[in-house]
Amino acid sequence: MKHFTIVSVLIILLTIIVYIFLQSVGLLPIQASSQAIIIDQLFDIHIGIIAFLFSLISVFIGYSLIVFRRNKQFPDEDGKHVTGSSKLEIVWTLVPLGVVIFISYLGALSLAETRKVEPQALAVNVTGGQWYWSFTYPDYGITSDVLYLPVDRQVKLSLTSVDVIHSFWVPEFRVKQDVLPGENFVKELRFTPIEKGDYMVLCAELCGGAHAYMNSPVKVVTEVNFQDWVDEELGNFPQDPVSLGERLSKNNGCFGCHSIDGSDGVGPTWKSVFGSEKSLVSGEKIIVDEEYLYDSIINPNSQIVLGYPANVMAQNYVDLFTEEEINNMIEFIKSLE
Ligand code: HEC
Ligand SMILES: [Cu+2]
Repeated sequence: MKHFTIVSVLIILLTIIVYIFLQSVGLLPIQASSQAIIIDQLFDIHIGIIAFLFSLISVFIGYSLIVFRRNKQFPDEDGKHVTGSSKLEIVWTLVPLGVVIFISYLGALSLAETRKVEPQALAVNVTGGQWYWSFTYPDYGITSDVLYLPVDRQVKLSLTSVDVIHSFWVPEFRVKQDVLPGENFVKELRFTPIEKGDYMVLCAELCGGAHAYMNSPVKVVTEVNFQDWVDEELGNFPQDPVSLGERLSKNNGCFGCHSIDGSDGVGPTWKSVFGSEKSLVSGEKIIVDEEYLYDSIINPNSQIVLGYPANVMAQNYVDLFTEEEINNMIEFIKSLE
């Protein structure tokens, strides 16, 4: 009896210490969405249970090792041989069962809570591709490579991929959703940002060479600042081919592989490319003109630049862009002296 009292007190003490320690490690970033609070409550309960189980096992083992070690009181002989105890077996089956059912009940409640639908939610269509994110606001006709969100208003993301499986994840919002290719697999994700600030969408599904760099800025701003941004996007940007081409290139992930400052990337830089001489894998030397740029975009494998990989650029730009859009991008590339 004395042993059990001591062990119980030690278990309670160690549980508290381990719990406080695990809480203070700071594994999670700030809670920037209302869903984050609900999800972290579940984490909190789990950490409590983990701390208790860890203490239960380590105190029993540690106590037995020290107090019941071989000595004069416990000489060198076998302990009592005990087989079977229905009472114990019932207890250690029912208690974990109860705990697991209780946790799944809490999980179901929390899941429903995080998926609550608010009718005035802001709709944003998200496209993932190797290796970029693109955000379209159907209510405003805006496409952006930065996810702008007004604070305290629910967003409803409709997510799709143009190539392989990606996964949309902003750690500060806690929620995460796989992004699948194909029109039939558009996924929905809802959350409500509650903290203004700058965050980052990460891709949480290994998706190829530049997967680790597949991140885009998320800016949570006031409703007023959001409206300013919308107005600016809608009205104030120039409509000339070069500017339109720059926006197209930016919003479709070209800059993920092509720099405009001369630095080398997965693909050749666009700086001063127009009019320059290029060696192709085929052994040919060509002067970069409009026709070459056009072919390089709609049929990338027709001419491969020496020193760069084939089959890296998407093969479907010809379906993705109109003739005019491709020409605007060419005008933009030409403007990069
Ligand atoms: C995943 C990386 C990647 C992305 C994204 C990408 N490209 Fe490329 N691009 C390449 C590579 C690699 C080459 C060189 C191999 C070749 O010639 O096909 C290339 C070559 C080119 C060339 C020929 C350039 C030269 O110096 O000869 C043009 C033009 C071009 N890309 C346009 C685009 C446009 C426009 C976009 C966006 C709509 C885009 N690329 C997106 C990887 C990419
Ligand atoms: Cu990805």
